[in-house]
Amino acid sequence: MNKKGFIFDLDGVIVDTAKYHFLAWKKLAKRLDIDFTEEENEQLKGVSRVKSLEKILAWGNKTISQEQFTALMTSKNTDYLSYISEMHENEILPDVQRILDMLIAKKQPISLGSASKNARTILDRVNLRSHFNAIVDGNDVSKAKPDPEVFLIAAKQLFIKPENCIVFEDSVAGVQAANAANMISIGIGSKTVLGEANYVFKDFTEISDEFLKTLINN
Ligand code: B16
Ligand code: MG
Repeated sequence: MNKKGFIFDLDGVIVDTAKYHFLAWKKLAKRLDIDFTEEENEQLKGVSRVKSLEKILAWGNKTISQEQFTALMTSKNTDYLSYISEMHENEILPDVQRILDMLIAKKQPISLGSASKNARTILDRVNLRSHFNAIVDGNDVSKAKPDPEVFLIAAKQLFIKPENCIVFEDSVAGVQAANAANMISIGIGSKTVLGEANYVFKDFTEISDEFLKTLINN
């Protein structure tokens, strides 16, 4: 049987934690008297915590000390963790379970490829950790998406060549990272935002079993 490497981003693909990141960043930005739009928030998706804060400070034209920077990152993460501590399996996005079950039934290697340092905590909360053959997250990389590092490490851990890997991503930076890794990129979200992906679906309910079989066999 053909084996492909299936790599899933976490936030915005498996669970809707993107909304919790948004809430936590919004709260922090408000304290700094900075406002940012939903459109600007798209630029924070898939981007590391450090890079996200740098962007928000740049939008507000603010310079702060290294000490303040570290304190703000800690405070954002504390808020974020309080949101995700309430998460349950019912927050797994529609049809993610069906796709994972089918890939497991077809014996396809599956990895997580997330920028988040909280990825393992979230997978535990929604009881999905055992579905993954490999987990690569923000603790394992030195270069953030759009750098392909996270996905290349995932491919290595699955023992599958990058060109035989398929990445599911909801962020522009993540789609760019998958393309740079020479993998098939599947955008989950809006075609307008994720136009650089090889395929774009609104969510997993639009991905048929037949399409998955084609990905496995081609
Ligand atoms: P943390 P993903 C990314 O996760 C999020 O999209 C991004 O908004 C967040 O800043 C980043 O993780 C870091 O997360 O603060 O939990 O380490 O989409 O790559 O799964
Ligand atoms: Mg994401």
